[in-house]
Amino acid sequence: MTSCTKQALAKQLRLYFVCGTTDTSDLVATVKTALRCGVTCFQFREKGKDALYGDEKEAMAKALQRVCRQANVPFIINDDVNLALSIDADGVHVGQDDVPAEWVREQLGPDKWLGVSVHTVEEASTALPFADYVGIGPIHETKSKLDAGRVRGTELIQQVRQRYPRLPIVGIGGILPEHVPSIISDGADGVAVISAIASAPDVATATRRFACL
Ligand code: 3NM
Repeated sequence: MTSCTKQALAKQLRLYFVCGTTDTSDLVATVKTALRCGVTCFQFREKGKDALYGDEKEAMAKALQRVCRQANVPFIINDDVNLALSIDADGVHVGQDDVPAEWVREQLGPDKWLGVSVHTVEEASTALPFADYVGIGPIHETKSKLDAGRVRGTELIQQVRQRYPRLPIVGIGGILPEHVPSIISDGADGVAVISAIASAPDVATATRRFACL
């Protein structure tokens, strides 16, 4: 990617909402509200024992893609490369236990976004030739990912930022609005959030609290 494109991507990661049907009672309504209130990127992350699969998952992905397109916000799919390709999503996000980033990049070609979750500087270095951005976490304790590993604050963000000054970085894990200023000042371009938006009693207010920071 050119440095200009990287800058644009970093900006688009400012408030990255990640969500699936098991995180909220009405996913499409939640995403519509979050988009209206300032979310800048959306990832469909369909996980857990009650997660949709097959045709139902694809139908949900298409509905979410439609509302993201209307809002002019990138629509990223977690892990499911085939689904992303078949509906022409804007990109894919993978973790360390998912398919390797190198393989995903081969499948996606050069133009779609690829995000990779990393937990060490070495994992960031390995992802770098293939990834457009990295997710670093868990910054704080999270109930949304059982195997998220130890809480690491912003230390790794600082280390990766020092090593790779222009790499788009997003922090994830237990992030609340009050955490955002220090996460950004420690080197992230944005924050990725599930529960603080998806489980909020008022999704609009919760999203705006992040968006105005
Ligand atoms: N990945 P919440 S933490 C999907 O550390 C995910 O890589 C993480 O959800 C990582 O905002 C996490 O509800 C869950 O804590 C984030």
